[in-house]
Amino acid sequence: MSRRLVLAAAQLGPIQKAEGREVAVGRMVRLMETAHRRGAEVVVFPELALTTFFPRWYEEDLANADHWYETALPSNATAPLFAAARTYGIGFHLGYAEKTPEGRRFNTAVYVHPSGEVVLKYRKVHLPGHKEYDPQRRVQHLEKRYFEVGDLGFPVVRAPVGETQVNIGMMICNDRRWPEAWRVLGLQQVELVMLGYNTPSLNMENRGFEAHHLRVFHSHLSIQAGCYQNACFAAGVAKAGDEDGHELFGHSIIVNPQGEIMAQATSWGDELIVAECDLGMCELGRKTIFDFARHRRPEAYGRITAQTGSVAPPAWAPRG
Ligand code: CDT
Repeated sequence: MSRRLVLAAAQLGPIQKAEGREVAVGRMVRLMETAHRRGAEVVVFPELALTTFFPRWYEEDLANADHWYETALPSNATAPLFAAARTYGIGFHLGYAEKTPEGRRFNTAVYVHPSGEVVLKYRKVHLPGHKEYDPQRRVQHLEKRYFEVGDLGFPVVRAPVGETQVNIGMMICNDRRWPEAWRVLGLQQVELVMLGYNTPSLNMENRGFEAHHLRVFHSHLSIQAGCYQNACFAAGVAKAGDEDGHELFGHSIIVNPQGEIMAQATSWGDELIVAECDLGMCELGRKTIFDFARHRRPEAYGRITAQTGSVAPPAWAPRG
């Protein structure tokens, strides 16, 4: 029996610092309505979808940053998303800043069933940027200040998405650049990776030049390689456009297990892209070149978990 899933990636245009949750949520509800009209069974929204990408703004005292975080889901502000999910019978993936009852802060994503139940939660593991104000940078990237490293690993669950049971997993933004993250999902037979991102069009580190076109290339390269090497689909979904003078590059994509782009956003605004995914496509890679049980050699991969930084190799010296 063929296992098909109509997947929607809901790119969001910019959200300005001064805009409240209700603006973003209203736009997201409209995208869910469009997704329903186009036959989608699940909608994937970006990382930190409810607010501007606030880690670009320095705040000395974290308590003054509390307004960026969610302490409960649903809340009054996010309830319309849950209501739309029920009305349209559509599941949704949401990235948001989480503050726990213990006061811990994470960059988090959830997959919500149309009933409103949270099926899967993930907390971002690879936090880019820095913790303290960096005068060398033209724009700050303070994820290490605003969030702890995620403590949930990279979970995968088999759950209903529309009519189909699907092995779903998640990554958030910078995670997509790390093959280790993809492989941990692949080792759990992930079929669909939901992945939201906020990526600036320019590298603001001021530590060497990076050509602008390479920013999108590296994003797509990472997602396409991850899908191919782990025989899965992915929805890579961006926040796009100009947030208070800071440009995010958009270019959301849906990718198949061959690493091909099935759909791509063409605007820097709110935009829905949709693809029909035949989950049977995950089998080919999994049974042939990436049949992990037959071909993986973990005895040769010790450094992957034993080491963080790279080490210099021994120098070769001629014998004579
Ligand atoms: N949000 C996020 O993880 N963005 C990073 C930008 C890195 S520049 C410090 C990314 O990998 O796209």
